[in-house]
Amino acid sequence: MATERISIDAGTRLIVLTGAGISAESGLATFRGAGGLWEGSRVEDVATPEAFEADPERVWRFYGARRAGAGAAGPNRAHLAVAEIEARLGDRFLLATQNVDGLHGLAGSRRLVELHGSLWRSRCSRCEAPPVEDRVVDVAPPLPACDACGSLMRPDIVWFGEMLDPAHEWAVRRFLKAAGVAGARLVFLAIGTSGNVHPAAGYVRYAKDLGAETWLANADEAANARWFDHVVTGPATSVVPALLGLG
Ligand code: BV8
Ligand code: ZN
Repeated sequence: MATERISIDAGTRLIVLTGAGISAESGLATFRGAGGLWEGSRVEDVATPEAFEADPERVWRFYGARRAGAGAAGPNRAHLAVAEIEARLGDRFLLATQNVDGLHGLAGSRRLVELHGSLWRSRCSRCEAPPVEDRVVDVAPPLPACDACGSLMRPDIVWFGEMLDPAHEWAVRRFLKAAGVAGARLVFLAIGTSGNVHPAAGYVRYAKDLGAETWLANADEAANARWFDHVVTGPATSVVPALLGLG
């Protein structure tokens, strides 16, 4: 496969947005592809605050199963390539992931914003007690309760219909704007995402408006593909290292 390469020089600022597709070759199901996660269960039944309100046990079973899968998975060559390019670019790099599996952290990524939260943290469904590290896989009744107020604990994950942490949104916008102000060459690379879920799916447009060169590395067509200058189709573990000149 002719491998295109993103030219990255001393003035380049690179922001990477990842989705479930970057973890597919680590064995984790994506959401909308064949055999996707949501095929097993409807979003409305497991990934909304209403679903948790209606049947917290079912939601906890869904996330316990996700923890079991993610806990048995390791980062793949695409995760490692993203961590490697961060090490080379330092503060000229930012990773925003939609994934909650923690594989980027295991690969060594540190300049990382987990837009949709993390499987490995839980928080109180009512009070403002800080989230706690939680690796329990088989969550069964009595469901975990908050030490501070006794209410049910919930996964520290952003569900549909919930706002993202403003600090996370701000970190992305600040990085993009800083590049625009510095007149730096800004590159936006999306990896393994179908471009269906907002606000993450809209970041490429914001980057483009700021003059970014936009790239999409994905296994197939994405809903927001029209915003990308370059679309490279194929599995992330071979496409991403080659794109970043690391393969
Ligand atoms: C918000 C945590 C303001 C859960 C996730 C109506 C009512 C309420 C809201 C909305 C509405 N209409 C629109 C909205 C906004 C909604 C939204 O965007 N809905 C979409 C679906 C229409 N967004 C929200 O609700 C967000 N909040 O907007 O708040 C608000 C509030 C109220 C009302 C209006 C607005 C919150 C969104 C966050 C939801 N939480 N995750 C969990 O993970 O369990 S989203 C979930 O989807 C995951 O995080 C996942 O990462 C993410 C995005 O999906 P992808 O990562 O792209 O995965 P997907 O399977 O789709 O694609 C994988 C791609 O990889 C494929 O294209 C495939 O080709 C490719 N691939 C596969 N294998 C490989 C590969 N690529 C390379 N290599 C491979 N080997
Ligand atoms: Zn509480």
